[in-house]
Amino acid sequence: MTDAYQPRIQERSLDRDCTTLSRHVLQQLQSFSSEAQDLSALMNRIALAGKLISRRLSQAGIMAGVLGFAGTENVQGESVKKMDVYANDVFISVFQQSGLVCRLASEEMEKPYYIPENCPIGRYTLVYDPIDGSSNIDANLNVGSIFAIRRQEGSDEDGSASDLLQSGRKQIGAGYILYGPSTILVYSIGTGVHAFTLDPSLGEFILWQENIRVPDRGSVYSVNEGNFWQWDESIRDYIRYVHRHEGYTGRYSGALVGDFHRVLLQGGVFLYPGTLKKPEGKLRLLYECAPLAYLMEQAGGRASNGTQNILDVVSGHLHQRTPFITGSPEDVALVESFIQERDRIKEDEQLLTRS
Ligand code: P6P
Repeated sequence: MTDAYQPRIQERSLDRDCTTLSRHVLQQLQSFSSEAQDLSALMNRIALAGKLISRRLSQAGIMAGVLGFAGTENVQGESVKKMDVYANDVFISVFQQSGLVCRLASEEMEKPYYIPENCPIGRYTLVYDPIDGSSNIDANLNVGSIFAIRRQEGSDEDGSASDLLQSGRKQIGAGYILYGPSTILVYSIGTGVHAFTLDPSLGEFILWQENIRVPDRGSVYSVNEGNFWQWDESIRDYIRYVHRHEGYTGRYSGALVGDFHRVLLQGGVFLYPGTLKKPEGKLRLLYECAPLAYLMEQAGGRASNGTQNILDVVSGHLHQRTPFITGSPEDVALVESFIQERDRIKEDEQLLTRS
């Protein structure tokens, strides 16, 4: 048909504006199967959560009840900020009546939350940190949401969610939403790492970057040096090294998602090692480190607890913490080399004392 209408979708801006998150997921899966449709719809719900939280954060300065503490403590014994509670409830709400997610596990809830009407059909669990870095909110600095999608295996009759206590390799997708000067959603379902920017005029997350690759090495090292006195000697050795060699620059915002995002894009390393007060580290394995490790590996980077790939660590309980070193493969390897060196010294010392 010679006179058939030819849509001018080759026009870059129109095609870009139509590459929404849900369409992108289907493109990545190259399938319209029911599972692909489920994942597409699930990601769309996460995008809705991001929009709602982003809108609330933008009102934080002018709306009563947004800033400050909620007067309660979470399972970590941390004072809960009002935004933590709001964001946690947003993720639950967007999945009500969705038939997608049966169970949600969050930093803010001691046990997983079930959405009964979804459970017969929805075999997915969302594991998430609704607002990470909430102490930054009152200073109008960036915060983020972190999420991972896992299949719900077994009936979980006793509600112990023991099926969640499996390695990060059981994740079928992961991502984060960074609430900064713009709101960015970064995700992967195993086919690379892709980033979307929220266009408030459209109310849509629009494709910004596809197949993000972390540089093999970078200049950034991101760590809270105020903990130097609490670190193992190996980490101190690494910090002494970057202090004495040209080409390194310290960047640390105090909010994991923003610090991670910078390393993902520019290269380098983020680390939160174990400390005297928190030998297992501060960051949580299931809903902070494992999702970010999934993304970093998808982008060609690495994530380690110092001796083991984070994705291979099996969580002992929902809120388990872990030391976390992630970023460019060469920079993660450099940190690990100092840990290995100290381990060798300790072994030699033990051999000497035995002989
Ligand atoms: P510190 C925020 O409280 C958080 O959980 C992460 O977002 C961040 O990376 C880390 O803790 C900051 O901890 O001890 O450096 O203030």
